[in-house]
Amino acid sequence: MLTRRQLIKAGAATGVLAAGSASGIALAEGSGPAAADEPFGVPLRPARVLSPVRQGRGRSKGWYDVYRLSPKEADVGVLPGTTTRMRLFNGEVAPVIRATRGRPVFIEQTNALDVPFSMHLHGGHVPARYDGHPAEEVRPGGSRVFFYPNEQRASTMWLHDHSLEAHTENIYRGTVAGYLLTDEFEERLPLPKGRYDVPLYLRDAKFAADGSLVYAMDGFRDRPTLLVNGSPRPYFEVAARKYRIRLTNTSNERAFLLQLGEGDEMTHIASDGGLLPAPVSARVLEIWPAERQEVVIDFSRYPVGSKIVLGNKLAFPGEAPEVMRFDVVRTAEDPSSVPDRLRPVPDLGTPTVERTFVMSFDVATGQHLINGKPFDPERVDLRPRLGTTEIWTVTNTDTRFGIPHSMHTHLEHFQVVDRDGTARAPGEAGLKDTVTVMPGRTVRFKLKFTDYPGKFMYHCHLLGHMTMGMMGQMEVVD
Ligand SMILES: [Cu+2]
Repeated sequence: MLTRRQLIKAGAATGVLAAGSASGIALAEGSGPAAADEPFGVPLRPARVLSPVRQGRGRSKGWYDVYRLSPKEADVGVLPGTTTRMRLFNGEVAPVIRATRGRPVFIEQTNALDVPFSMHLHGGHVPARYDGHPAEEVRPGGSRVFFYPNEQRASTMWLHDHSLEAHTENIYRGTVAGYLLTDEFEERLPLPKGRYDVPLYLRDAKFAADGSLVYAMDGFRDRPTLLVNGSPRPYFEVAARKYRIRLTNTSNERAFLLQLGEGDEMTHIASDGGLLPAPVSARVLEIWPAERQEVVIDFSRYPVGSKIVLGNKLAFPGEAPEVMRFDVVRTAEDPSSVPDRLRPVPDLGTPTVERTFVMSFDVATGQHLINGKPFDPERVDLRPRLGTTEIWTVTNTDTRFGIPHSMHTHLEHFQVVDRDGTARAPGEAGLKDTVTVMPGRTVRFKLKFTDYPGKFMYHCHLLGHMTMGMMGQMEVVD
């Protein structure tokens, strides 16, 4: 357990999260350290697509795939000339599972770490016992099998730890995998596919001179090295055509406000819960921890030989803003296009229950609270009923230190209704599972509880805050 003094120190530090946002919050004062790495010195590490270890056919559900995904320590080359010991699924940086709706996935796992592990499919609509509830932790050396029904809409999801004590550090040390679910509806659209559909996992980190990762829970201001798929500020060679870029922010705390070149157009097509109702032209793209944003970028605008930088407009003062660079190296055929209409949001019904969530930082204890309380695994905070639509109003009252928060719901995606009474922006019109609420702001969203009873979490996805108490537990009842 942390002492009270440590709690206050950590809480106050995670408090002054000095990120601004497109919603107009100014950058905090102060200067961060310069980045240790030279940008664009290494190629992008492709996120490797895993193959099932076997396939089978069940009596009722048809064909299924079995994967193995075991967290373990492994030494990998991240910064040139050094190796870094990380905690990685199967010893790989961001491996990816590609799954199809209607075809279930089983994942066999042995925890080879010396800390507990509780795998969560972020964005997954799965039975409670496979959701990575902290009570379902796999002890070191223990094994489990997870079952993902894949009966939800196509979306970009990811897998990470949700253990009570170790999740923040496990995620920081790299235990992240992609989970890209597709379906017939999405496959029929003429969007870029195959090698032109590229998942990118963005994060920050701090490295010591010997290449080792430096972890401090409250160290969010001092993680100057930006990684994409585990490559430090890489370059990525592309063809002069359209690409679907699936961005996932796996950082503990860092927000990105991404800008391509001098503000070149990106076409925003999807968020956490899959495709937007319609594409949205974007000059910048905001992505907070655990969020997914997908864009189509048309590199045919640029002559072969062009190099276009993707930068972060929320870099701390003194930090290098470059995230990665796209190098246009060849021409290519391009049969893809972005339709004017993508995918309607399903009808979530008429809300009959309203709930209010107040996110706040308690200076006295250093804890982050929801409705005045820190997380208590023995307490059930709410009991939504299956088949019921609810409206959640989430207010961030942390104006004194200017602390952003987010709300992530397990089990169900939601649709943002409004922010401070103003209708949602077109880029927020799709399904979401994580939403950021800036200090003094309120967001309302609508969600419907379906299919799976049991205990699920909801929490801030700025991981230091979650560790410091900003999590609740709901028991979905029949
Ligand atoms: Cu928070």
